[in-house]
Amino acid sequence: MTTDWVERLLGGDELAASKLISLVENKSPQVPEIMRQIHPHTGSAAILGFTGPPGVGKSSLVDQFIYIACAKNLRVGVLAIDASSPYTGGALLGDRIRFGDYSGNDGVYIRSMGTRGHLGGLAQASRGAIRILDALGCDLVLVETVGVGQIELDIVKEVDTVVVVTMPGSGDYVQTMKAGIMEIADVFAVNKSDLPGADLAYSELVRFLHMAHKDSAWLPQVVSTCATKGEGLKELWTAAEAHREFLLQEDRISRRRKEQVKGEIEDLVLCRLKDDFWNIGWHGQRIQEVIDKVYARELDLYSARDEIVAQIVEEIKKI
Ligand SMILES: Nc1nc2c(ncn2[C@@H]2O[C@H](COP(=O)(O)OP(=O)(O)OP(=O)(O)O)[C@@H](O)[C@H]2O)c(=O)[nH]1
Ligand SMILES: [Mg+2]
Repeated sequence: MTTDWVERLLGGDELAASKLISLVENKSPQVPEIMRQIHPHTGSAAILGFTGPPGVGKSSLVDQFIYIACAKNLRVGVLAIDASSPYTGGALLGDRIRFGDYSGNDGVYIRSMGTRGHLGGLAQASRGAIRILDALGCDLVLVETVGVGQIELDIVKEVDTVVVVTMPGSGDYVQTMKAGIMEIADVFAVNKSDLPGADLAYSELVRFLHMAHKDSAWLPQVVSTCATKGEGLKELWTAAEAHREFLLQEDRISRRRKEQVKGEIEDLVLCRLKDDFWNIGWHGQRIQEVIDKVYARELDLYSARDEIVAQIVEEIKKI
């Protein structure tokens, strides 16, 4: 059953991609088997993340990237995580290519995933979905996340290149940007360049990055864009491509991806241990004693932790 869907996926069937992503989203028990089967067929897609505060124009930029990618005959997968505004389908630049609802054989596959009800599990689900789109045969996977919390920061770590989208704001522009977001950016898009303050926002950001990155091998590029008019999009694409070139030099991409694999293994192992925690053999009787002791102030929480971890280690030794 799973094997059929995987075979269809590897043959480029988008319906199979939808089906498999749903299984991943719903944490189906078939997920490990699916991932085992598709793993050898992943690793070739370029994965590009777009993040930034709500409403800055991430979807509009992704939309334009879809258009550019199609013009280059690239197969594109889009993963929109908690994106609130719909994709229009590259219509902003005119209707030379008609995407309709993106279904069918037009080389564009779009999938939304919500964070609601997925707290903590979303990073795993989105990684799985990225893998599935990679195995589907996408040359390029675009991932949109709203950069407002830790989960989003975790997700953008799973991509090759992070485009942080900002827009002209009031007051001290750089100071108001969240520190975490500044650090993960490989490329900046200062979108809504048609609004007042865009030049100042651009130059402040460039100045800041020159200072912050004076010893780094990669200086994040800053591109001024106006997604609604399609301005600066070619330049943004070129900046993303330049970062990809940079990753391909000196094997940086494998280092980056091995870091990601490390994080993923750690997450999976911890998740598994957490799930199994309540099923460990000794647990039932012992945990109640520990809870009672902690409650009665006979044992503190940290000593309780040490006692339990010591027992788990003993259990593992027996395996
Ligand atoms: N003036 C102006 N408006 C823009 C530009 N780009 C996008 N917008 C508008 O800004 C609004 C938000 O755009 P989206 O692309 O949905 O922004 P987003 O960052 O994806 O939003 P969320 O997914 O809700 O976080 C829409 O009304 C867009 O039409 C631009 O360059 N200039
Ligand atoms: Mg959006």
